[in-house]
Amino acid sequence: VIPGWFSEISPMWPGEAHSLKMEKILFQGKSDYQNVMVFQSSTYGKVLVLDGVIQLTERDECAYQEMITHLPLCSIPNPKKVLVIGGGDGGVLREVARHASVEKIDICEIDKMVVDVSKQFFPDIAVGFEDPRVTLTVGDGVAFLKDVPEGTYDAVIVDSSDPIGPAQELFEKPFFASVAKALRPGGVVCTQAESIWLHMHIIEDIVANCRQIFKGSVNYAWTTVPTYPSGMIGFMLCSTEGPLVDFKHPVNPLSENDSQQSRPLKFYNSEV
Ligand code: AAT
Repeated sequence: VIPGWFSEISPMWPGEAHSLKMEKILFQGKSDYQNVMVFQSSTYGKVLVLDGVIQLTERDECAYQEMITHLPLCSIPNPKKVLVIGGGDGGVLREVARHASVEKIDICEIDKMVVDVSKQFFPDIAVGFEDPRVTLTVGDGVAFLKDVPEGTYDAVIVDSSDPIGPAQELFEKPFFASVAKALRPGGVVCTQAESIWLHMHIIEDIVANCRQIFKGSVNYAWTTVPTYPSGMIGFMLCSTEGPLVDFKHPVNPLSENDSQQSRPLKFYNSEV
C-alpha cells in the first residue's frame, strides 16, 4: 500500500490492485451493512467506496450507468414501469429518467447511508432522486421482489455491488427467478455481471441459470470502466417469454430531446 494512495484490494481479484491518488478523504462511516467512504482523487474526481471496493468515480460513472440503463430500456418499445435494485447513488435513476415513456420508477436500495452520502457529495448523480416518478424503498432487493405482483415491470435493472457482502443473493438462481416473475411477458432485465477477465466462473453460473429461467433471449454485454477491476464490467441482458427482444438491434433509441437536455449523454449512443 502506497501512502496517500487508495488501493482496491479484494479476494475477488487476487494478486492485483488498482490504485488512485487521494487528495482528501471526505467521508468515512459504517452503516448496518458496510463501510462507506468518499474521497477526492487527483484525476478521477470524487470516488465512492463500499467495503474497500470502488462503486463509482465522477469521471467514468457515465460509462456504467448509461450502459446498464439504456441497453435494456432502448431494447423495448415504450418502457413504462421500471424497477432498480441497488443503485442507491441515484445514477441509474438519472438515466432511466431520460426515457419520456417511463411513468413509474421504483428503487430498492439496502443501505440508506449510500443514498445520503450520494446526495451530500455527488449532486450530479443523486439528481436522479429528484424525478417525481421515483419511489425509494430502503430494504433488501431480495425481500422487495417477493412482494411484487407477477408481471408488474417492463424492465428491472440490478445495479448491485459484488457478490461478497449484502449483494451475494443478487447473483443466485432464486433471485433471477423472482426477477423473471416480476417482469411482464417480453420484459427485460439487465444485471451487473462482473468481468470476463476475472470472474468467468461467476459469469458461467449466471449464464447457465439465466438460460433456464429466461425463456426469451439471454445475452452478455460489456463496457469499459477504467476504475472497475480489469477496466471493464459486464451485464447480463435477458428477456422473458413473450414478444421477442433483440438486444443487438434496439428498437427504442433515445430521442435527440432525451439525450440533449442540460445533461447530455456522455457514453451511450445508438452506434455503441
Ligand atoms: N451505481 C454504482 C454502482 C454500484 S452500487 C451497488 C449498490 O447496491 C450499493 O449501493 C449497495 O448498497 C447496493 N446493494 C447491495 N446489496 C443489495 C441488496 N441485497 N439489495 C439492495 N441493494 C443492495 C455497483 C458497483 C459495482 C462494483 C464492481 N466491482
